[in-house]
Amino acid sequence: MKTKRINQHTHVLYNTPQYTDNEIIEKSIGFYQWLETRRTVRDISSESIPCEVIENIVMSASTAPSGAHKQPWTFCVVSDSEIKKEIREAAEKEEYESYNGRMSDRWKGDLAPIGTDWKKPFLEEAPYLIVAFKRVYEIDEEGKKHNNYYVNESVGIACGLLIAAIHNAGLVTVTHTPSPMNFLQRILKRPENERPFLLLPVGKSKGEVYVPNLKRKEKEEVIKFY
Ligand code: IYR
Repeated sequence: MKTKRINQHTHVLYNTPQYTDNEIIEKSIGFYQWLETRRTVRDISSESIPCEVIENIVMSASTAPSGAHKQPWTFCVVSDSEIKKEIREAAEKEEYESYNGRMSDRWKGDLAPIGTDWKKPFLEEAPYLIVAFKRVYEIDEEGKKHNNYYVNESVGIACGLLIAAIHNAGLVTVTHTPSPMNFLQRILKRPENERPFLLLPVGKSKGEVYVPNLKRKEKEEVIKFY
């Protein structure tokens, strides 16, 4: 392995892939077309899926770049039906309050085309719940605190990769953010330095599922070239 010293640290040679322009065009189209087929699905089948798949998709997420490579995330994977039930009950309690008072009429109007409500059966039906926690700092063996950096950005990127990995495996998910969601820290007995970030139920989609007839923004709206 070829190495180089930078700031007294060893760097290793990274064999970057080399493609022709035609190849990179083909690859970029293929990836876009495939991601374009992803949809958020709330009707998740209770059929089991191999645990190995969950490990692979979480480890795909954990390849994300992060501030100073601190990888400030922990992914808790829940398959225990008692814990799923506890999470569903706590989430639905918060969601009920949100839909019946905390959310503005404008917000509920914006959500109407999506068809959500306070009920979250997918939290019990999905074979796995992945709860992404952000690690706001680290604690070493002596109890000393160490900084993490760009934690929201890092965990957000990791969750993006997680969603792509779930889609790649032929599974479905919904990015669920019950608000507030500190009950997840309590139920999963997570340490003080971890805060819940996103909850993703994962599984196969239920037979015939219907999703909102959403249109994605056109490239002219999304990209501005300078
Ligand atoms: N957290 C609630 C409400 C909700 C909010 C937004 I913004 C959404 O895009 C979807 C749902 C829920 O999960 O129902």
